[in-house]
Amino acid sequence: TNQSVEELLERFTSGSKRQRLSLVKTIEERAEELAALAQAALASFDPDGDDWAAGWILQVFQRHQPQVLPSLLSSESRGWFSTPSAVGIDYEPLQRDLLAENFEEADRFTSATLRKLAGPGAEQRGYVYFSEVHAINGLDLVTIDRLWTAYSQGRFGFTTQARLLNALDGRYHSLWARIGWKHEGTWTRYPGSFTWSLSAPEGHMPLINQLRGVRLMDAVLHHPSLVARR
Ligand code: UYC
Repeated sequence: TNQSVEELLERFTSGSKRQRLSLVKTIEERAEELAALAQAALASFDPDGDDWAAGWILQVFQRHQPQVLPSLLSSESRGWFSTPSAVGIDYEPLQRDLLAENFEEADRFTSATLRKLAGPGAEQRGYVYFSEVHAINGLDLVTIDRLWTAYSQGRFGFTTQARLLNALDGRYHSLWARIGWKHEGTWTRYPGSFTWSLSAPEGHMPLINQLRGVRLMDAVLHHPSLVARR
C-alpha cells in the first residue's frame, strides 16, 4: 500500500497484538526504508522490557539490512535488549543467536546456563535437580525468558510454556502435543526432530529434557520470578 513507513511503524508500535501480527510481513517488505530510520524505529521500545515488536524489527534488519545493527547495540549487553545477571553471566551469545534465529544454539546455551545457575553440582552431573531450581537467581531466569519472548513474537520462553500449561489446567500430558514435544504418543527426538525455527509450535522452546521426569520443568515454570511475569 502507499502509506508512509512512518505511519506503518506507528501502527506496528501502538497496535494490538493481532494488528501487529498482520503487519509483520509488510515490515519485512519495507526493511530498506525502515533501515534509514533505524534509531527512530526502535526509540519507542524499552530495552529493559520484552516487547517482541522490537525483537522482530531487529530480526528483519538482521536478515535484510545487517549493516544497521551495530549502531543499535548497547555497549553493555552487546545486544539491543538489556541482559542483567546477578551472577556475572554474559548473555550476549544468547541474544546474538536468538536475533539470528539460531534457535538450536540458543537452546543449548539456555540449558547450559540453567546448569551453571543451579550450581557446580548440576554442572558436573550435567543436569539440574528439580530441588535446585528454587535457589536459581530470578533476575537471570527473567533475562533468559525476556530474550526468548522478544525474539519469537512472544511464542517461545518459559512464561509462554507456563501460560499454555495453565490453560490446560496443569495437564502436562496435554501440553506435550500442544508444544510439539510429542507426536501421536511418541516423544519428539532430540535434536533432529525438533523444529528449530519461528515456525515451531508456540511454547516449543526452550527445551527441558523429560528423561528424568517432569519435576524439573515444573519447578522452572513455577519459579516465583517467572510466575510474577505471567
Ligand atoms: N528430549 O525427547 N534425551 C536430551 C528433549 C525425553 C533422551 C537433551 C525433549 C524422553 C536421551 C535435551 C524431549 C526421552 C538423551 C533433550 C525429548 C528422552 C536425551 C540434551 C521431548 C526418551 C541423551 C541433554 C519431551 C523416551 C542422554 C540434556 C542424556 C538428551 C530434550 C531421551 C535438551 C524436550 C522421555 C537418552 N533431550 N528424553 O539433558 O542423558 O539437556 O542426556 O524427554
